[in-house]
Amino acid sequence: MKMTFRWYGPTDPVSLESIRQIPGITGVVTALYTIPVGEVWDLDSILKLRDMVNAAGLEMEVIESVPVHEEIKLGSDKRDALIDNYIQTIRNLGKAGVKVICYNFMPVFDWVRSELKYKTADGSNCLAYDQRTIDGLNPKKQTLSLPGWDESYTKEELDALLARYESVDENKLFDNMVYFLKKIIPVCEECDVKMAVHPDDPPWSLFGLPRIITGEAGIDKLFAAVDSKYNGITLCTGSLGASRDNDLVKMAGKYAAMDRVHFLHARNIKFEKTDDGRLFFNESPHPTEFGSLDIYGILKALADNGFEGYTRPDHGRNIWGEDGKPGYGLYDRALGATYLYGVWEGIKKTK
Ligand SMILES: [Mn+2]
Repeated sequence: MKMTFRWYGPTDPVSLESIRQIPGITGVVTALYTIPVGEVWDLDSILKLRDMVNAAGLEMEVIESVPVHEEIKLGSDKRDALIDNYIQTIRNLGKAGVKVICYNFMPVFDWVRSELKYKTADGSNCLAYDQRTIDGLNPKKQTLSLPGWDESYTKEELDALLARYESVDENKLFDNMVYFLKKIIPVCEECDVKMAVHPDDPPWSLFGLPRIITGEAGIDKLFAAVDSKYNGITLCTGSLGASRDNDLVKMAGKYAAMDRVHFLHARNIKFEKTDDGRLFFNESPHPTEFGSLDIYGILKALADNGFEGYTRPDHGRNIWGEDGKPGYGLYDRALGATYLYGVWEGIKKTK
């Protein structure tokens, strides 16, 4: 595997110099955060970012994310021009040596949690999801206040967007995704840039919005509809693992054998029992024994099926007094990287 680390660009409090000092890290996963969604990422800006990363002794071969405009997900008559822009961005990224683009196809919200600083027993804090809190939110009846999203949309914008999605069910969303991929994948093949869709987080419908990349059935359907190695996934263990219906060890092995896992997000989550049985989980330290997911089993299945792709420790907790961007502080992700590196070494050496 190639171990990477997410970096939010020059304004990220976690510096490239710090990332470079984490053992085993060869590159960062980043994006051009200032370009509005839907516009072309110009080659000059991409090269400037890449050169900054390279100057710190790191690679920039994975982009997370190039966001897909809502008009493409909605399938409106504005989509073709926006897909043309996306294609130009792929071409420019390919010229800069980018090999993988992580993206998602979730309407409106690309991740949802109920808390960003859930306090755990050891004094650290982390992201958490409480179905009881989410069930109490109804964007049609009240102003939706969702951690991490309150600045992204005004009430009017959100209302208008949610209204437009009322006519988009799961089948329609899937068709719109296939339409998009059929246009871009030939360009990806030409430029040798692989697309790696990030699964829906969490993997079920929220606020009446359709979600389709939720598990094995949806991923199989997507691969069958656009049959190219360049149409792959980001295996995000914490996202898919939030649904107990997903057998992550099986999926990791199956999709690695198909050479469709282009990027691994390794993260553990811990389910807790609630009074009324509704779902609660918080993001836990990366090692298997501290969460509910079999991180070792997933890595073993990937290794046994030839995976050598890009990996990053996904969300960490805030520990040691760090007040980092929720999920993206330095310390716990660095511990996660080292754990993943060690497990991988053990698996490889005992093969
Ligand atoms: Mn992820």
